[in-house]
Amino acid sequence: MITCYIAIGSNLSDPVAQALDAMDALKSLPKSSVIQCSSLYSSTPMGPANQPDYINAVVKIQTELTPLELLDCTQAIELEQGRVRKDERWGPRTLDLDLILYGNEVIDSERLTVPHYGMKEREFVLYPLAEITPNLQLPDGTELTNLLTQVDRNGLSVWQA
Ligand code: A4P
Ligand code: MG
Repeated sequence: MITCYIAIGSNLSDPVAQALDAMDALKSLPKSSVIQCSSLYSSTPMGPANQPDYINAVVKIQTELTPLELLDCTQAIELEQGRVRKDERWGPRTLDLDLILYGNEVIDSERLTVPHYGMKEREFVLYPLAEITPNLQLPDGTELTNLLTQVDRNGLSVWQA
């Protein structure tokens, strides 16, 4: 069993429902179990400013799926929840599932870069991750607590109804 972290992001079509549905879908992954879900967070858009705020969260799972099998599954969930891939970089989306960490593995293949290339700079990944696993160490030895001292919250807050 490998411990993995998946980041959820949504800013279209009822993002709170999208994120909760994604958590439910992750609970149904084959050969896997969800260990913990972070709170939902409201975050300021990274990228084009003329888009709605995001809901972000991080889910910790244990899995026997290979990295690419897991990616196939998370991409299927994105499509089931109405994701339409567009060319605009960092544009709005109904659901984005990024594989942040896959155990201690470093993967650099055509379809997959793990750890996720943006995780070290993204407050909407680091803070939810720290809520679940505060003393996490990245494969390169970086301490999550150190990253948090370098990344501004940028308006990130726990979402409340
Ligand atoms: N891919 C490679 N590595 C991975 C990985 N670790 N996890 C490949 C998932 N996919 C990975 O992804 C494009 C390709 O990346 C996939 O086919 C896969 O093979 P995508 O989901 O189609 O494209 P994308 O998500 O639009 O691109 P990208 O660069 O992943 O977008 P980002 O960087 O995730 O940015 N602001 C806030 N506040 N919160 C957000 O969540 N998200 C984005 C999206 C922009 N601004 C945001 C947020
Ligand atoms: Mg993505």
